[in-house]
Amino acid sequence: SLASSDHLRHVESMTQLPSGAGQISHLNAVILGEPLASEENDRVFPSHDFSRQALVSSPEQYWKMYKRSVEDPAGFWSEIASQFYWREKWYPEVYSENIDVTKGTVKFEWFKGARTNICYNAVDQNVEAGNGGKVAIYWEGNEPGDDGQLTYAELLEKVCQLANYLKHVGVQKGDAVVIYLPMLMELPITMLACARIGAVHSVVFAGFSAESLAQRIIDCKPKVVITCNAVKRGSKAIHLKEIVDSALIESVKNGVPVGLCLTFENQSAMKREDTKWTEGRDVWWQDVVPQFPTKCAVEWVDAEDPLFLLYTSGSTGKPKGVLHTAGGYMVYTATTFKYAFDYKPSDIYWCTADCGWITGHSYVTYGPLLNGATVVVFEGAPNYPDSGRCWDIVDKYKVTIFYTAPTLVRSLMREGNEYVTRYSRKSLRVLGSVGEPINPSAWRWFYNVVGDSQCPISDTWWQTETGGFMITPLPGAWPQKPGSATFPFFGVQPVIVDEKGNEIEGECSGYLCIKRSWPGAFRTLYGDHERYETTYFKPFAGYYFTGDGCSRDKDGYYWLTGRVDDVINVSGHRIGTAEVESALVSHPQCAEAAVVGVEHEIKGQGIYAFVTLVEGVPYSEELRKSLILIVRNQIGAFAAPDKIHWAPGLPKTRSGKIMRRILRKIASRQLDELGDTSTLADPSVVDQLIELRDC
Ligand code: 6R9
Repeated sequence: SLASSDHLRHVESMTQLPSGAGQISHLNAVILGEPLASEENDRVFPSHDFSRQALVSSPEQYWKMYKRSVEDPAGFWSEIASQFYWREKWYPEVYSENIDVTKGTVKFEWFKGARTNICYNAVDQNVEAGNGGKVAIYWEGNEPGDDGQLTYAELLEKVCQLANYLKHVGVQKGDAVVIYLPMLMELPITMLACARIGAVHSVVFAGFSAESLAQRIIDCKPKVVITCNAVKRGSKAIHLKEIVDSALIESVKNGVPVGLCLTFENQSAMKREDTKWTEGRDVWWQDVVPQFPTKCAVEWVDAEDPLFLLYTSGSTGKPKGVLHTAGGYMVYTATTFKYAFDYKPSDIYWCTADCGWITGHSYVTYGPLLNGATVVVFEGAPNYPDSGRCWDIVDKYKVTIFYTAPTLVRSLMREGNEYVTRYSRKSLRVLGSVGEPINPSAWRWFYNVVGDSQCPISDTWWQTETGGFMITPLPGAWPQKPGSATFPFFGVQPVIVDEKGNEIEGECSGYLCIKRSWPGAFRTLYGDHERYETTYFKPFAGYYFTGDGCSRDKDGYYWLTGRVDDVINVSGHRIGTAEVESALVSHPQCAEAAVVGVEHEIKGQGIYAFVTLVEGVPYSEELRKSLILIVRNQIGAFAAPDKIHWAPGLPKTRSGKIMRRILRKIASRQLDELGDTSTLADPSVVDQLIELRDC
């Protein structure tokens, strides 16, 4: 079946391409914002110089490694795993799996029987290799000029002190620890300290409400909650400790009393005198942790022991506790980081994600540190004090790899180029994108303006559930297509299936599934293995169902089209909301767009588009028509929006995802069913949208 695999065939034909040939970068010639005649076929090649120095420098090399990885996963991954420290080796098999729910319980195991520790591999190993003096973390505070750094040796000491403290207060292997911290160095330190003693961390993004935090505390019953008193984001101070206080009251009410709240005093945001305090429960980090020894023995854990829980939202209201285990996750995050960003020891790496999300787990903390990388951790907001902050930071630390989300790219794009071009950005060599499909016009701006047409973009498709990158460019190997995540990572076998679960070959679109397990896969939903099977393995028996729609073009490139719940069926045509959005935002006067389906008498569903215009552009009838025209021209008349709804702002979660649920309700005029809008970054945009509905 492998030989007939579509992907393999495509890759084979791609190897005929001249690798890194002659910079066909059509893009360089394009004036920014002007749509290309045919974006689909536009390829952007890495430069010869880039490819020459890359870890994977040609389609042929990718192909060889990929083929090996899927034909002999045990051999491929055990070779890679051997580069890590294992107290004991796996036995008897490298992996075992049952992905087919009709054949029994779904179960993935990698390196079972092996004993290791991810903290030991990420920190101690670097010190022991003689890199103790290398900077592990550059920390950049909210206020420019407020900064700090930790070498690997210093990081090890800090981690050990906290690990010793946690043991002292009774945290043992397998116990849960809830972490509610902003992007201070203490956040990765805390994650690593938990991992060191085999405790299971559950990081809750410090933008979640008390209620959401309480829900997560109640679910995993931690011995300790770790937080800080306050944080400043931009000019706003947020009193995190008060949120924790309410969450802890709520959890007591639900029969989950937490005896200890370790609180870091974040002096730049709030003094301890001003912090509300519960004697007997609350302890200042600075009063206790520094008194503990700077050496702490490692707890060796089984590769299949739990490493962390991370809650993510599903189609129902109850968040799912995605559970990752130690060994496979370690090998997978480290390896994906290395190849997708073409990591070299001299790199300075900055990922703008918060450790409260999977991207921060895998690609702020674990993946980079496992590679001995120097990581920038940024506490603040990317537009504070102004929209040039990111590039200021890039220049300050000479960042070489910059990894962010399309929503940030688009919002900075809207502010104009001057904020970018004011800074040198000469250090940059690889850019990255994650979280949603990146529309070609944002891609082009990122590539041309931010990267000065020099830096390949790794558009990494993956999920909380997958642990690490699944479909991603390897920047030196492949010509890129703006908006495509390109090809699968080693060991990953994507398939596109139809509604009945039949694999479709060639140029097609459908549901994206994954055949076979991979080391970084989640192993269960905490306390609910049944929901794990129902959500992910029952929809298409024999596969892991990603929940995403996807198409594959004639060259075998994968194009993620968004969650399938966001697919609209118009007169029998399936249209990805992302496709329509991408068309809309390619309009020079459109900054952002969100498309939802609404009931339509004749077509089944109609297309309803919320559109944010470029700053200063007024909404007009003429503009409305030209927006519709651009969609007709790029996709087809059937995809033309039925309604353009002018949106000065879009309802987004604090992680930047557009809340389509709310948009669907506004679009269908079900205003009394808007639901909970409190998790929005800015709930006031909803009222604005309602006001403008008939505009
Ligand atoms: C890593 C992360 C997962 C969902 C996923 C998909 C979307 C993420 C993407 C992308 C297109 C990319 N997504 N990366 N879509 N291109 N490069 O974001 O995890 O928060 O669990 O979200 O995000 O829809 O299914 P998570």
